[in-house]
Amino acid sequence: MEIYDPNNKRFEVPLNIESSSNVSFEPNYDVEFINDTALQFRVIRKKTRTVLWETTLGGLIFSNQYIQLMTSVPSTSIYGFGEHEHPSFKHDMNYVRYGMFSRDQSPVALSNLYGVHPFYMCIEKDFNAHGVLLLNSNAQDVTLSPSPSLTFRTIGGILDFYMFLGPTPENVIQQYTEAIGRPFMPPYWSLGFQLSRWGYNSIDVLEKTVERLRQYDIPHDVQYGDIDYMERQLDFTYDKANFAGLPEYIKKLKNDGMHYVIILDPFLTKDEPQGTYRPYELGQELGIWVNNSDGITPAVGKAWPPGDSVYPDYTNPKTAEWWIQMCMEFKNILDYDGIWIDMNEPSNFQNGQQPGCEENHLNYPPYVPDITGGLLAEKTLCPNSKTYLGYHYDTHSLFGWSQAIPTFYASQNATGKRAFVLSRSTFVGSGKYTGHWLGDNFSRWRDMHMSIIGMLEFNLFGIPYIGADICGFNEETTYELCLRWMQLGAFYPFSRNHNAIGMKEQDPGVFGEEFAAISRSALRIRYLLLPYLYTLFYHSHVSGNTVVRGLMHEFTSDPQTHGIDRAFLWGPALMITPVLEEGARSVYVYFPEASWFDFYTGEQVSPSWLKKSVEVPAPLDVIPLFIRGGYILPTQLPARTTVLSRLNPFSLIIALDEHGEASGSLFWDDGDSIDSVERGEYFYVEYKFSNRSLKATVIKNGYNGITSLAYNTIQILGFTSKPNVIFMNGKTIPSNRMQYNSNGKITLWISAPLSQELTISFEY
Ligand code: MIG
Repeated sequence: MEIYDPNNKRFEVPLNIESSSNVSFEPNYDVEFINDTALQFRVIRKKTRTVLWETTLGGLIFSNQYIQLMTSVPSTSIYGFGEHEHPSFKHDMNYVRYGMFSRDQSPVALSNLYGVHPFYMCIEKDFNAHGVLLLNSNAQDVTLSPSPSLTFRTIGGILDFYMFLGPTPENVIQQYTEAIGRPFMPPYWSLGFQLSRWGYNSIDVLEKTVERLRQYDIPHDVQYGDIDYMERQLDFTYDKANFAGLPEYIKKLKNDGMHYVIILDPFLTKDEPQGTYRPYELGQELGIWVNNSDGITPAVGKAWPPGDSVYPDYTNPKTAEWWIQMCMEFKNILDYDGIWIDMNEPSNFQNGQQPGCEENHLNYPPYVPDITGGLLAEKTLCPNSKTYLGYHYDTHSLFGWSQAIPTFYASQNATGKRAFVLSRSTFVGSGKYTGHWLGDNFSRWRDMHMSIIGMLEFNLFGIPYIGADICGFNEETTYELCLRWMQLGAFYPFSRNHNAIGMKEQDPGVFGEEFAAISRSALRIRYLLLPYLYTLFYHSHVSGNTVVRGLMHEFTSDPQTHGIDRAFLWGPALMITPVLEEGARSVYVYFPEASWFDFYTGEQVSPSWLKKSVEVPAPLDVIPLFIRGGYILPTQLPARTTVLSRLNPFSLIIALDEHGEASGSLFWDDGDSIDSVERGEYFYVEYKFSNRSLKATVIKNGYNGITSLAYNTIQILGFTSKPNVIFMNGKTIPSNRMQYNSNGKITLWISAPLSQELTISFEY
């Protein structure tokens, strides 16, 4: 649904929206115009006659720098809009207003943060779900009012709305990501634990840190280099004094099966002596910077590097080429595996470029949306700067998105392997190219809770590769906070401990034996479940499912789940209920109607606990986890890195539902080649348990490496009595290879290749 000006071409977001593959001639909605005027209309879900939208009279205003539309919505179960720190996943609709304009801003409540996602999901009164995108990149805000209604206000572009009719929450996100681009497939190693900090300041400290994780046998797959690895914060250099030997050290890490990710900033100093800083000089020659309003002279701001800086205009195809070339050349110096792009809102330490923004209607528009600071140029460039695609006024919030695309190809081309990009600023469609972390959070208990909400929201935005800085970035962490955060962070899709410069060390090896042991055990559970997590990413990549989701996605018709944001699910099957309060040794867990099993004991949660909030123990060394009946989770024995864990035996955890059934799947490939899904070079098996029998059916057998892998145990939860005989592929399993627990858990020790069909049946 587009509302535009037929007489004047206005800015439109250059995102290619894919139309649905199953275009139906019978739409599932009706559009009705009210009072015969095109200014007022309703959108109705045909099947239920629910009015999804009814725009109000006088609610539509379309002027050059002020566009407004107000509509009623069918319920107050509204989720999404970003990027902000929202105090709850389900929005407060009591006249709250969210500004959207990308900004270098630590997450504080309601402030507009690094990315822009004008997308929401609504659960209707009869529990159908729909989603709505306003594809607009101008500074904007949305007001949520209790009637319930939404008021969209933007100061440029057009009103370009897309509706996704679900009807389930997962369907909504599948449809949304089909339109904007499905999430990238992460390399397997990027699902391992990652360690970073700003301010190692020397290679010695870095090496000592890595070493103590190794001493404690804490899983550690990825190490980061923040801006202090650079020489004076210059992109494409490294500090040969404080980080002497870094190239060799990276090689050594890689020989140990680890990976290394470097940070790059989107500004280059223009003030190095002539002939010494090629990235700038080449860019200057190519004329690829964001320009002043004259469209010729580069916009000059101030950022980390010494002197003043210019900003690559990534909306220009020439800039993309230059960037890819620079990244490829730098790979010969530091053998990195992935690229972390920061400060790409874009951030500037001054308000507007030098000498400040002139007074005009772009720099000082008549209406400024509800954004922090109230000034479009704050901490960034002047709105009347010129980019290839138009005024910065229109393209500002697209900066990070436009940088992520060439960075994806740079990573891919430089490494010859699957791309890994982590971007601070994101926009609609970024998930196809990049993951995200939730920015410069604080080492506070509240921020731990907020990180769950952010993670759930980015899964709605089609960016499931998401996590927050474990233990907190700004301020000093504490032993207990950091420990609980290591436990929660073990279940972020992107699991990285990161810290700000000047703060005390907070890696999981620095707090001593007890802390290390607890972190190790949480991370070993993560590693155990990585095949399940990787399979969720596969489903996300091909079908657009969320990876982490709120309980509301799976138990939509239970209104009690709508407000839950202290617990979350991995896919449909694993519920994570972290401790989020200091001193707490238990958590309250709401168990929706299903069979649930304690992850640690395999014991079934009592039926009397269902649809109630129950206090469950959570001593310091435990993060409570529950498996949902009806699902089969593939697992693999953990190791210190994924390179090693990928060689280990597999297991299945089969959690039965009340009918004694369960199903699941496993996706597997070499973990890091480019487009293995698209090229069919993968293995995919479906598991089905019913009629007391497990069947593994190989659907796709396109990965040769599968032949060396085998199952060694099968666990079944929820068996009501002990079977007499068990057959595997027709042969009896010796009784000493089976253990039955009175709590209904059966463990089988078997040896069966992954690549072959498997049938295990239980007879009485
Ligand atoms: O002005 O590169 O969000 O993760 O450590 C701060 C230094 C710049 C902000 C990022 C943070 C990173 C830091 N960066």
